[in-house]
Amino acid sequence: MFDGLKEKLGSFREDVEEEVEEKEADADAAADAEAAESADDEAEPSTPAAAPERESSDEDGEKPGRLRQAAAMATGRVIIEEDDLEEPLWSLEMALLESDVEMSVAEEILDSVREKLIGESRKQVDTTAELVEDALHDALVEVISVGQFDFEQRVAEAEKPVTVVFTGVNGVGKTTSIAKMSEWLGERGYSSVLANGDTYRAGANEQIQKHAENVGRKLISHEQGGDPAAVIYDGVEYAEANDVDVVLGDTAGRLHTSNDLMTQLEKIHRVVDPEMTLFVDEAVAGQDAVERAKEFNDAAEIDGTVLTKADADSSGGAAISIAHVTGKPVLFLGTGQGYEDLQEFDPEELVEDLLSE
Ligand SMILES: Nc1nc2c(ncn2[C@@H]2O[C@H](COP(=O)(O)OP(=O)(O)OP(=O)(O)O)[C@@H](O)[C@H]2O)c(=O)[nH]1
Ligand SMILES: [Mg+2]
Repeated sequence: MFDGLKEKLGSFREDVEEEVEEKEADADAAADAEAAESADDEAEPSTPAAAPERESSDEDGEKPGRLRQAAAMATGRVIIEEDDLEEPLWSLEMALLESDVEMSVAEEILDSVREKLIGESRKQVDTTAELVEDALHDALVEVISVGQFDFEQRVAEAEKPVTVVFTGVNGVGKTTSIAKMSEWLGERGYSSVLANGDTYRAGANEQIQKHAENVGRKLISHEQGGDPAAVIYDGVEYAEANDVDVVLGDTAGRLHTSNDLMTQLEKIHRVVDPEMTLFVDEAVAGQDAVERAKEFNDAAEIDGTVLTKADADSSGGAAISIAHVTGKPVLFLGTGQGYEDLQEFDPEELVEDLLSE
């Protein structure tokens, strides 16, 4: 999962390390030169070859970069400056964009890393790698955890039955995610019923019925062509009558531009007023998924995202960008085709994994 991105973030660490090593070598040389110069000063007052660095430092009392660096070295510290980061940051930006990280999100990460690293002085015991890792860690967590909330707690605290509606474009994994979610909830002690609001696609009832049987849950469905809001409403009535905690409402795949389908979604909101609407998309769709998340959120306000097929995604761009772009968190990752392959999304854990070697 997200291996390509992980590799690219590792390169940034190496790039900065290289720059800093070069700088340390320069600073050593400058310190040596200065030592040699002052030794020369004592012995032989004028040695033209050793003079240039010294001259400029005397002019305004401010030491130029290399000498300031040498002074920092003498106290066991290295200072990272804007120039040192220019190339590594450029490569990082390219790497993020290649990984399908949305432009504004990449910029935000870069600004934050730059701000955290520049002027950062480190004691010699710290490694540059640790410094870079901390800066990247904080920058990534900041953008990824926008709007994050505890899904289980929300379910626990909401009035029962809790209705959760799933929406998104065709074939991204809505129905599979619903079956996975009923398992996930079951493991945490919550009962659930499935309601098939996809009355649009032929074969949708049969498909979700199979999933319901596999996970041992009740399915509420109407005939194809029926009213999706009515199906989910029946799901809620069933849950009330049978003391079921959560109603998981499926919907037909749709584009935010397909008016009648968006109208259906609005009607579901009016009729059942779901506790949450989750936008489902596939991590492998990268920038497209980010764009769609934004469009769906604009058209029909979502509460969070389920990002499926993360097991097949090496770029990680959607996982990194969606929360920042929509202001709504990624709540779950689909990590395979099995019913157990649903992970609660944990920004901290994801970032640690991305930055681990
Ligand atoms: N590898 C992998 N495949 C997944 C994941 N989630 C769903 N799939 C697969 O994606 C395909 C489509 O899944 P569905 O659940 O039918 O998608 P949908 O959004 O309901 O599709 P429509 O109802 O046609 O709009 C199926 O083959 C699933 O097994 C996942 O996390 N990882
Ligand atoms: Mg479906």
